[in-house]
Amino acid sequence: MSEPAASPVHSSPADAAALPRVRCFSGIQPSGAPHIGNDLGAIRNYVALQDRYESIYAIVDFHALTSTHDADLLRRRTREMAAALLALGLDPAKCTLFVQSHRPEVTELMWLFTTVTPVSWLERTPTYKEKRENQPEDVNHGLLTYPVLQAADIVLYKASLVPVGRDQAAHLELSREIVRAFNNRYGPTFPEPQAVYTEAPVVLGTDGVRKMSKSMGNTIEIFAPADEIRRQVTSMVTDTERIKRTDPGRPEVCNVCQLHRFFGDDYAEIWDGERTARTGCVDTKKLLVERILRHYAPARERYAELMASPVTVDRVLEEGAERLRPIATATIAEVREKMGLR
Ligand code: AQP
Repeated sequence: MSEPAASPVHSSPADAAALPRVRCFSGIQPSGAPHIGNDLGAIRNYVALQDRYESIYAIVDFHALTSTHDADLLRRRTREMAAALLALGLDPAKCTLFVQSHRPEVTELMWLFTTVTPVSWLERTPTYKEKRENQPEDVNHGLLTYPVLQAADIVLYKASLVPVGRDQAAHLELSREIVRAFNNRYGPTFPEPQAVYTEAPVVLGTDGVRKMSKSMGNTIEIFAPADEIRRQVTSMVTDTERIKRTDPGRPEVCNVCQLHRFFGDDYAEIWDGERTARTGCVDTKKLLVERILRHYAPARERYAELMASPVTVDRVLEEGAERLRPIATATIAEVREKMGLR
């Protein structure tokens, strides 16, 4: 997968001093239960960046329609995703959280962007090729146009920073190309968005091979019952060359060991236990389950409270969409003027 043209931004206190206060945007699909890949790869940065930038986060239900066609399910997952983001630390006093389809101006901007986007750019997108293989019975047009909608999502709000996982690098690069194509044709209008990565830009799934992904069924869910999380961690593929309990382990290639880096300060000791075969994979997995449950305990509690009060969640989403109306309408007016739509 190609890297973004500009070097990605890593969040650190030093950056905060160096960068002016700018707008940041990211979206997450309500396509299934949020997993630790979403959190370690992106949501942690959503939370960190809300203190430093004007931050806008969307639950991108238009995008989810490319693979979810059950209306009730989509509605339920949209609310669950909102509750999840709030439980994980998004604060409506510091950021704007909304549902993508509640600000429909984005679909107009997407259409306008399609007129500056060569089809060949879209056909070469790796995720389009993957989705075509994963859902061959449903290769809908939305799968192809997805990156154009994503570009519109970001720059409708003139955002220039986009906290995402590395799997989104190619999409982000395409967003930059689309923006450049528009700016070249109609004059400087939009900033070129830049990715912001966490220290865990790609979290592997329980299969230890592919990225953790809702649609691949290789996830460790954040809000599943404890027994389900235990089952998911226990099913993880570890170091495939460690056959016997007494064989030395290789933490560098063991996904369980890799995940320990994010759930405690003592991962070096845990790795040492594996290398010297003092501990086995079963011990390391048990410890990881404990750590994950402990780490997410406050968020899980908060999630249960929010799900018991859907009105609270819905109000946050409604207020978020309303707050964005002036920015969205101003951008559309500017673009219409520049493109000659009068
Ligand atoms: N495994 C991952 N490692 C690091 N970051 C990840 N993200 C997703 N999986 C990982 C990041 O989470 C954000 C939200 O993802 P999304 O739901 O909008 O889309 P996605 O990347 O397509 O996530 P999934 O879980 O793989 O969903 P499906 O299976 O529905 O396509 C993004 O910033 C993403 O990079």
